[in-house]
Amino acid sequence: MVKKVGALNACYFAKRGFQVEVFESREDIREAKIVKGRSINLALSHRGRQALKQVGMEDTIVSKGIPMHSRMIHSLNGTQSPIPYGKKGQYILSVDRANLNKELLSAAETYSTTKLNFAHKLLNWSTETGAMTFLRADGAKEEIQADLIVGCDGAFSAIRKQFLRQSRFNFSQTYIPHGYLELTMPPINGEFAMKPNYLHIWPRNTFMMIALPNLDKTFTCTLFMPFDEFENVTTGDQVIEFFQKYFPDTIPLIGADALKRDYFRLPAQAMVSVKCSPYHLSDKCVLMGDAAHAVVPFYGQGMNAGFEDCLVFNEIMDQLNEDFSAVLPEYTRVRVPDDHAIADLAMYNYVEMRSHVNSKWFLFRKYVDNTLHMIMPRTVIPLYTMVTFTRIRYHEAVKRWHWQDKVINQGLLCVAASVVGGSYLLVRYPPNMPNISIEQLWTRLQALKSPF
Ligand code: EGU
Repeated sequence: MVKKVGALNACYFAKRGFQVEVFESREDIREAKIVKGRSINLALSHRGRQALKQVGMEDTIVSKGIPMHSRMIHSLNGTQSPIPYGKKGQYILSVDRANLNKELLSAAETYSTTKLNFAHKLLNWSTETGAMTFLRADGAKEEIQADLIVGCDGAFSAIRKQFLRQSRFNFSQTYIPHGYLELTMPPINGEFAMKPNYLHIWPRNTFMMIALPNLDKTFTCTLFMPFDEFENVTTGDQVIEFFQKYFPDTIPLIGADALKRDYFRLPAQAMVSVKCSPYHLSDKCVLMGDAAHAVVPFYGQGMNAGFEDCLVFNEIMDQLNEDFSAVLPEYTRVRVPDDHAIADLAMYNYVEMRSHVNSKWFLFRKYVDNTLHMIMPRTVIPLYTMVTFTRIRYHEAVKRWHWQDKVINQGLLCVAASVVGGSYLLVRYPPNMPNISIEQLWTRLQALKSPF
């Protein structure tokens, strides 16, 4: 186990009264400096919050998050247009990854039955006995025996390696052509450089940037673009030229000099999507979080899905009286379709955004979604609403979305057919129109509506 999902899981198991040992390959991140590369902030939404709530961690995390009620779409000419995420009071939270790790590890540690082991690198483990061999920082090997191994060790899971050797284990991993790079936008006169309670988005088809607010009044900007394009930008002047062309409004906010410097601080980071099934191996081992399903970040659901894994597992533990031989297969049965659905959705949104989403299209689509929802609040629920603000199972949300699309398309077809057919009939059989003005017609119409 490691970090977020691992630490949250430790809380869940400890709360049930299990003896828990957490193993992390790195040093204690609460003492270490900034972890290289990984994105700094994450979007916490309903599923993640529900999972935190179950172990009493919701308020702790939410109090250090920054609410984002709307997106702010930046067009090329600098115009900013807000689009709310949902109804009044509905929002997502920008949370700091490092703080989240820290809080969850400290929470896990408050249970007397939990022991945290850092700088323990997994060398091997036995699928028969559940015995694990770790390499410690001092070079010594350590052998540990467990009744249940919960693999929450990320997209490149060491625990998962044993699954790959099993018959009938499905596994796929896909790197997308885009990389990402993070830039910091400093405060101006001690205040946020842009409106803080928004997820700022610069949709530019192939290129996209987003910015999330931090507690220190900075913004973390994440630039997404194809690796090929990253290779074309090699000098400070080319960086400025590139930003001048696509994100001109951000140059004075990030600062031209900082931009030239920070752009080259780290190489662009890769993004991978991982799917597998089953998630369990007999009654000995189960995968959760990124180890089971790494998703591309284009739905803001990676952490939320991982946290919901813990919640779902906990629900099944209740239902099946903690009998691992029944709980593990049931967890796979229930969770695989949902995790695969969110992995597909995130990938779908990546393909859609890079192919034809500029700021106008983004605004248009969200307006259509929100308007239809306003007209028919029970029939049409935007997909991102089901994903972000409900616990509707991911695969059900997808099914419903397809159904809604059908209904909407058939509705549009009906309207179109009526217009065409009606026009034809009007031309073919012109009615005898009374020779009166529109105003007179309106007055008569009003008279008809009057009850007297
Ligand atoms: C990407 C990287 C806007 C944090 C997807 C929306 C994201 C986040 C969107 C990252 C987008 C994209 C949604 C949320 C969220 C939108 C969402 C994306 C947080 C469909 C730190 N995405 N993200 N969709 O609706 O549902 O605003 O790294 F640009 S939060 Cl790509 Cl809700």
